[in-house]
Amino acid sequence: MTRLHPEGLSTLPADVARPGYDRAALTTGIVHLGIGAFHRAHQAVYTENALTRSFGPWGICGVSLRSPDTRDALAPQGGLYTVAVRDAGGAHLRVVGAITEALVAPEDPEAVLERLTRPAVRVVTLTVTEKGYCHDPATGALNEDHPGIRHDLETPQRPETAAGFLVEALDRRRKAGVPPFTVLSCDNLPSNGDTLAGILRRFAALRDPEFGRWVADNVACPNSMVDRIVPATTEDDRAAVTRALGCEDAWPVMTEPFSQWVIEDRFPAGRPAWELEGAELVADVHPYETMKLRLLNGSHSTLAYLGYLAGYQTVSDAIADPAYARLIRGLMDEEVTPTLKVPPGADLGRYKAALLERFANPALKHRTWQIAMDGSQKLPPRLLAPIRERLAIGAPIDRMALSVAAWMRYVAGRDEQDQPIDVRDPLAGRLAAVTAPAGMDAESLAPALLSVREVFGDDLPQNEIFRAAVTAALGRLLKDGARRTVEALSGAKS
Ligand code: CS2
Repeated sequence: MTRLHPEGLSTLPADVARPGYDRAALTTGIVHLGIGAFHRAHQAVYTENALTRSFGPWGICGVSLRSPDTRDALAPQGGLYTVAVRDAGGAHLRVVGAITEALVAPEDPEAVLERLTRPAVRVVTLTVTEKGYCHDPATGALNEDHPGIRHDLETPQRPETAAGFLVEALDRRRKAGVPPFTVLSCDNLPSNGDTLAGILRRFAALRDPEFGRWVADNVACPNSMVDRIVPATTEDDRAAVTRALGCEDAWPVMTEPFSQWVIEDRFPAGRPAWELEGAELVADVHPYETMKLRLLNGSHSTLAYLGYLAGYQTVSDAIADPAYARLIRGLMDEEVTPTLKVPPGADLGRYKAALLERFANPALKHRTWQIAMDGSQKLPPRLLAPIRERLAIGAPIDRMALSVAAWMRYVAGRDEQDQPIDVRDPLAGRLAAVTAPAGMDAESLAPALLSVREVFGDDLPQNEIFRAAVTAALGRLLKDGARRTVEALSGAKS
């Protein structure tokens, strides 16, 4: 079977959408670090739309910081790939052309630095996941002991981390008199732009205090809120897309109809006209970001841990259980909503109803195990931040505490059938070291995990109410199992 390729675009079935601009005229103006499925289903699609509506020099050079897989799939396809938008009604396919090339950083870090230093590159976007920031999730500050950061400080010309690439490229631009690019974080971190700005400033200052000040004064890092559910592509997905295209796409991405991007409009070096096709350019992203991180991602993590423990493989399986749906509705309405500042023009009731529908999308098959990954990085913004605010005003935290307890039960590493759980987390070694001696006993397991201060900070472990709530919830999970615990709590009023 032939491969998806620019020369074969005209032979695709008529209902497959394709680039609506002159791709041969496209030049690269964006470097994206972390070219995974999420980027290809989200920012690349907004850029594709912007190119269609208002063509400009905004092709994307996608960089993998680790594996060559995406490059290996996309290079023979001339950068083309398919986005399959799926819901109960079927799938809509679109071939996207905005990616002009894909690089693999560990193979050739100099090539990445060369692209990042080109004057034509004016925006650098990032989806490197929470752990890719090499920061302390409890404080948001650069983790100066991180092995990647230490490596990049010692060998700045051959960086490994996102911060190492950005700072070295900014230094080269500064020395060459090329204005800096704007750096746009598209990860689920609170104040992602401000957090990244702090990390870059500190990293640069560790190289040279004066350079640190220059970064602080000259590099714009707008905040942004990104939202689209993009499960990992499976073999079946690949085969289905290939069948529908009539040619092979080695790595299509699967997603849902919904998409949202709210961006702080601070791009001194220019940007694509993303707003022409749906992106919201605003002065303050914060209320949007808190709404999304706590309602969507907080619910997601809750469904991931409690769902996995109860044997639900996917989010749609978990939310189809009425007790789980009640729990999530209660979590959102009773515990999370009171902590939110409503974004201008938003209707929280509709937003939450839409979330429940999105979670229920049967065509997505979003695995609970996938969302359960990297909990040490995800818990602080999604659950612990609203918990702190609730505790400060003496408000109940029962459902959020159950969610934290479910994470503890999960990272203890054995499921309810006593089978091993494949716990993926940058702190996995440390979590295993504290959970193993504690055993499956809430009175010892809860304090053992609460002592991980990168997650819980210095304050939460000291909070009697929090400790008691989490320990009690963990005790119930261990005694009754996730399903029965959810059933019991979801019926109760907080
Ligand atoms: C999910 C997110 O894996 C996860 O942690 O909660 O990837 C989620 O699907 C996206 O943030 C949706 O925008």
